[in-house]
Amino acid sequence: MNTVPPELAKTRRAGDPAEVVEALRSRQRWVVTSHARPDGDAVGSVLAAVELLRAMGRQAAGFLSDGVPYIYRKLPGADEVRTGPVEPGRYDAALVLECGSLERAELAGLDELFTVNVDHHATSGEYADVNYVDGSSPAAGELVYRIAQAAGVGTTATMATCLYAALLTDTGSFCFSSTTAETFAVARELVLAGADPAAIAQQVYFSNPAPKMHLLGRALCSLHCEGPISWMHLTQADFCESGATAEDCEGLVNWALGIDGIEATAFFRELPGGGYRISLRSKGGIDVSSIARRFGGGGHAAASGLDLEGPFAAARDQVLAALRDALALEAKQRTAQHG
Ligand SMILES: [Mn+2]
Repeated sequence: MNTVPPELAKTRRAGDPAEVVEALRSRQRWVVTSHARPDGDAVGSVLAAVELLRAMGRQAAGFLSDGVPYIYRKLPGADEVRTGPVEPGRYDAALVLECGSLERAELAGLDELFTVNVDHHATSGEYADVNYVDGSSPAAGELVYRIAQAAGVGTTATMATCLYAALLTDTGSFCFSSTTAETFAVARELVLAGADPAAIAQQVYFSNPAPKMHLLGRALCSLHCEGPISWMHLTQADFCESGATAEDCEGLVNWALGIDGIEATAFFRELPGGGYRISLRSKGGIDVSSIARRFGGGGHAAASGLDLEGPFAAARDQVLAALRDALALEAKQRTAQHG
């Protein structure tokens, strides 16, 4: 296993749970939201935060602009989540989870509201009225847990289930380098509070829609390996012919990273309107968020994303060149360090 270089271990912190609790108490009617194309952390954090706010005597409604992906629809409260827009005058404030910017929620009607930003992405902007950012945390769900603790709200079984799903998925089933003893300590508390690890894993990992598996087959057929870099590519035809949707892409990128000798991978997905969405992953040697940022994207050192215009060959060549350069630089620095 690679050790994370010091420049990647550097994490950004802003604000704390107590400030968030004070902010949550200061307004009555809350929108709770997260980024478009939500992952397990986004969904689990939103659902748990809605319950937390209600336990604090506040009104709260969960909004996700793309709705709840299939594999998370059985999480408690998922059926209540709305897709927006946020009705003017009905809310006082928005709790925005896991969003590097307000725009990433892709939710109309947030601009007028008092905002609280809770995020564990080191690249997160401090765009809200109150910001709580901890780049060392493996999941936004962990930050929601800390906020609940700071508020003195006991973790119910439903809240624990949502937060465990967030933690499980964002740590790659406790596999990523963000996983620490503290992660297991929080997971333990959640299990003690009623989260059922086997039932949650069953729902999230063993209840995939069949089209997602057909899409995975197509993605694996496109797999290329070149030295320490791998990449895969899906076209709109792949989506049409497999009957899959964009949400079925979640997690596919990891198949191309999980190859012996591969240090970084890129997953290219053609968008319906043309252009490409690209997911970058690293085993920890290089910081792919710096590459994503160069092209207007963002994310974590080990998991980032960006959008590029087509044609495909041009998008692929730019991204692969950036990955090659980053890996070459990292190899050079490693050689210099070890004489
Ligand atoms: Mn997350």
